[in-house]
Amino acid sequence: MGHYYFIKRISAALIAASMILCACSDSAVFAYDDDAPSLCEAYSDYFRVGCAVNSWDIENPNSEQYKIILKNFNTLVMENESKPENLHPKEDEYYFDKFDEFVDFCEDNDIVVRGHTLIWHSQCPDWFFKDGNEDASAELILERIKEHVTTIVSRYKGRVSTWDVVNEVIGDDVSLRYSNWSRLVGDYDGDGDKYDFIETAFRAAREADPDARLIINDYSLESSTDKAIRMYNAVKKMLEEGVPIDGVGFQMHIGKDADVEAMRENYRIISRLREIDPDFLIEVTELDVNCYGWGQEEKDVEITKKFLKEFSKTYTDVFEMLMDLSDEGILDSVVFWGLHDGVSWLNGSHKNYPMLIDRDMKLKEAYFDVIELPAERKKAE
Ligand code: 9MR
Repeated sequence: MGHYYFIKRISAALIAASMILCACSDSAVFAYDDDAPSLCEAYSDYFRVGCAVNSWDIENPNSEQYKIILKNFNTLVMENESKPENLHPKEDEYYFDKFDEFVDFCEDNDIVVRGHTLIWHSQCPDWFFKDGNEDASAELILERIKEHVTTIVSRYKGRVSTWDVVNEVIGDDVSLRYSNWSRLVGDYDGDGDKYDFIETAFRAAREADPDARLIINDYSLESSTDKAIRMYNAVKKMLEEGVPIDGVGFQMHIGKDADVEAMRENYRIISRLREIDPDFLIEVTELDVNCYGWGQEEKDVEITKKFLKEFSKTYTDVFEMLMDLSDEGILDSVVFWGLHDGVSWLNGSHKNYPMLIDRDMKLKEAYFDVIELPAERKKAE
């Protein structure tokens, strides 16, 4: 760590100590400062680091967000604008403008593009499932999936590196999610499972862009062993049937008190898919650390020094684990779900502090702790 950052770091720590009441202002370094340290540079030996953005973040080169993005991230995903309801709201209407601009921006700045998401039960227009006033037949829905996936993926062939082909297909009860997809398509090929809509989407995506990485993305895989096993079994069966799935996306919407050691076991479960496909991968696709536990209200969360330490510890433990996965050659991309505290989806019901950059766009103490890990690991080697 250079002299400059040392001084900054000390001042950040002093400020953190004196501002026990406010998690959002524990550093005097702004993420967009020219000389602020860069996350993706720090992790360049391990994995790409990215975040979810919206079109307005990349519109104005003089904006703070724009500068933060270019400094810190070498992979990006759109938070909402590349979802089915936005790209393909009606059967014969596609709206590509925002995603086109996003892909151009990434290309101009050597940023790897993730596409999120082709098939999801949420943010998906109803026309997919209707034939007039009736439910559409399985054949019709599978045709629509093929057309939807082929049109989108082939448009960005060679330009979108990774697609979340399907999102959140395992339900909270750990069975295949009951959705319009699984309900209406069902076990179309009669092989005893209802993965047919998933298989069709992956096959169409592979055909449209043979070089794109194809991901099955889900939440709670890191925290629920039952869900990790369920995902393992589903992907195993599909891989054995030749469905072109390249990796599992761990969303990683975790809590401040997450048990990171326990997470390692769940990553291991999914890693075993390498026994079937030696190139099988894991990606971290939507990382954030919720500062509220289940049922907690704003009044229950006091931002003390202890709280900030715990927050930082969760992040550093996670990044240590992710570096281990990178060392094993199974992980090369880690993406945060949002740019800073102020724009996180987790502010829905209470003011939240889930990111490494606060709502004033200052770097948190946790940011410095995380950014130092790769260099510390090198030193220890
Ligand atoms: O962050 C997204 C939020 O702005 C949307 O309102 C929400 C709609 O469901 O989707 C959020 O992103 C989700 C992502 O697409 C899939 N995994 C969970 C994310 C957070 O809900």
